[in-house]
Amino acid sequence: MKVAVVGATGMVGEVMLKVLEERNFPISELLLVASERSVGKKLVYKNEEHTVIGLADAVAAQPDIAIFSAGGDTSLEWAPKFAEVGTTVIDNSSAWRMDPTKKLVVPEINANELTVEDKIIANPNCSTIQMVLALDPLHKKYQMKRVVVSTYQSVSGTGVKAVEQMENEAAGIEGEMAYPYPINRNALPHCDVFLENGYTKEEMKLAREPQKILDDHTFSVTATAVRIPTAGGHSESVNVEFHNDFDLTEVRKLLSETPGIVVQDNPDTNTYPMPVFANGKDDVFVGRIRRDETQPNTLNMWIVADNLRKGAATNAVQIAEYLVKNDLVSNTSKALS
Ligand code: A2P
Ligand code: 11C
Repeated sequence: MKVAVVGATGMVGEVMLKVLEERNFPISELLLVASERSVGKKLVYKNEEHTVIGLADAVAAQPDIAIFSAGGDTSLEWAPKFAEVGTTVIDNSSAWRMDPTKKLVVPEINANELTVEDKIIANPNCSTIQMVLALDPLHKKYQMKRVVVSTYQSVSGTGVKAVEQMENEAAGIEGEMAYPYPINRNALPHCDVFLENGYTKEEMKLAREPQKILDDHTFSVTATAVRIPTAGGHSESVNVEFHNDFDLTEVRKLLSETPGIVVQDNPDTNTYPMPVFANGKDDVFVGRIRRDETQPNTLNMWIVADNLRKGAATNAVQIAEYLVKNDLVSNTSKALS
């Protein structure tokens, strides 16, 4: 595969290269793409130096697959240009997610919807991916009615500037602010921009993306998204009301048997998911599984994952692997060995 990584110099781009290398994705030619500011810069992939190129040169090279993590505006402008030359784009931004003509994919759940006609495929929001992966097997069995989620999101979800703000504040150094307030020793109920309905854009991603991924609009989700001073890994407190009653042992079994999920749940040994543990891993960790004693058929759980891996890079690479394995990339038809 001729693969372009668009946004290769960014936070997600860096993890993307790591994940492609770790999973030994079949790459015959790698194009590393960033803004004009970075053209000419050298990046290393599999011990080999690659020179960063611009978007126009990358389109002209007609890659088989382009994985975008360069923000919504870049995706809106450039993804169609790649699609026009036959490239399949996997996009990490929010630009195409709710477009009814584009698929929104968590491979373990709905990769089977993909066809060779899908030239722009959307990767869901990081906090959505980890939540729906845990909800999917439970929804299939007990049918969800309503989800109430509160997130505890790491600064890496905002980008390099936010990580620097947190580190500067911790070291007592004055520097540029990515947030309107200090983040160190703080919690900001503010992820992404505020919308007219009083929710943030991040909260509305959590409220709207799950129905599209699970292809079911009969349940509702309400969210509060909070930024906390952790370096990597988003955490979520999730309360789910089902139409049907459940058995807690069966819930644990269903989750344990779901590919991509690891159950960490033992109060006797203080075993529960935490960002310091999930950081750097590809799985979604679920724990604190318990019945909500205030309401019938309702479950509480705690879900943690590395937002840059399963929440972004790993999910995108898994989509690319599915496309290759199922011969859904039209520029070539090589299969994963
Ligand atoms: P660059 O490093 O040249 O600015 P992050 O989310 O960590 O800030 O990273 C964003 C990524 O998207 C970077 O690789 C950045 O490249 C890239 N990027 C930002 N704007 C553009 C653009 N207009 N065209 C191409 N790449 C862009
Ligand atoms: C955050 N979820 O942690 C965001 C980052 O829509 O893909 C990714 C934004 C997006 O703030």
